[in-house]
Amino acid sequence: MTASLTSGERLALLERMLLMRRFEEEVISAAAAHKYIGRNHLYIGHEAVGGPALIQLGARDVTHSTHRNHGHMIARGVDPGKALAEIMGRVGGLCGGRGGTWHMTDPTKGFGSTSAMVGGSIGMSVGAGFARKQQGEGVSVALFGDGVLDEGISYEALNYCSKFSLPVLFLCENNSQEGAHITSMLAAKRLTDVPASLDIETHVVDGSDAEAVHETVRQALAKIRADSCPIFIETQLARWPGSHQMRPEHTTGVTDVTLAWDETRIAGEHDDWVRSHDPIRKYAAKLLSSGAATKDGLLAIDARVKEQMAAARAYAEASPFPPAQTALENVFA
Ligand SMILES: Cc1ncc(C[n+]2csc(CCOP(=O)(O)OP(=O)(O)O)c2C)c(N)n1
Ligand SMILES: [Mg+2]
Repeated sequence: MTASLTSGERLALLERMLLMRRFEEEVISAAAAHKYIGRNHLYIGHEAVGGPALIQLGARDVTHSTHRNHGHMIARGVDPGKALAEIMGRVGGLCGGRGGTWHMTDPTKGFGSTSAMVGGSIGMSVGAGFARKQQGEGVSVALFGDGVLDEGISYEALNYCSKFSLPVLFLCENNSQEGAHITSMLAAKRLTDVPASLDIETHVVDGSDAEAVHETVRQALAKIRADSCPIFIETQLARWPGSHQMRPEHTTGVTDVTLAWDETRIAGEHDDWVRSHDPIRKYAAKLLSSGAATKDGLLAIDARVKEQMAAARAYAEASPFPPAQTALENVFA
């Protein structure tokens, strides 16, 4: 067990990760029911990164994210109903239904913005880090994928933060592992070679191991807060087989928590991902085997999460689309 986590905190972390997963399953279900039009990038398979990392942030910390952002929003405690309503383009959404999946924001939860631009979040995080340094409080967290390091803005962002010792945590989700769909075009052998060459401390951690991520991020945040310096963490992930579908699908099936104790029922085309890489199944199984959780306890957590998501869906569906005559409101040019 990670020294820094109590049994209660471990169960709370699993519950948050499961909420992130069930949120995406609700997005898939809403898309299948034609409740909205548009493309999404689901966060399934990354829960052991965003969950343990963002659950540690406080009110003065700020995050910026990418196209694959839903899990980040839920991990930070954003209201799932308002987030779902935003994705569905409804008035009751976080941004009144104007931003959609790619431009969600919630300043009340320290969520600056998400960005559809590959590289958008890393740039915005420098500004937020600069502001935090000026104010003498808080950390800026840049959430981004491996593909971002191909973009020129990354070099400038990393260099600036290093040169001016800004309190920025660069949290990279590298899902370009061998044999999978590759999103990195970087010529450097290791992603961490880039920040290391700019004198930034780097770490690499297994992105499917919730407690390993929690501990790496915990130590990094403590150092950033104490010394005001940037730190770069690369999390390595096995890409979820459904991560780049045009229409969101239950590619590996709807999550079944009982598979945490009954592997014999794992089946289907992507059984290997479920067996070896699903971070939720992995963490639930770990909590069971260590005695921190019981089967009934896991089922109770899942029931609570399902109830929360049913309420979120009901809220989103009850919210109307913005009236046509408001189309020019909040338009600056
Ligand atoms: C500047 C820019 N170039 C290209 C795209 C198209 N695009 C959308 S997602 C994506 C891949 C991004 O890879 P990564 O950052 O590793 O995220 P992943 O989807 O693998 O989680 C690309 C190229 C974009 N949105 N923005
Ligand atoms: Mg990627």
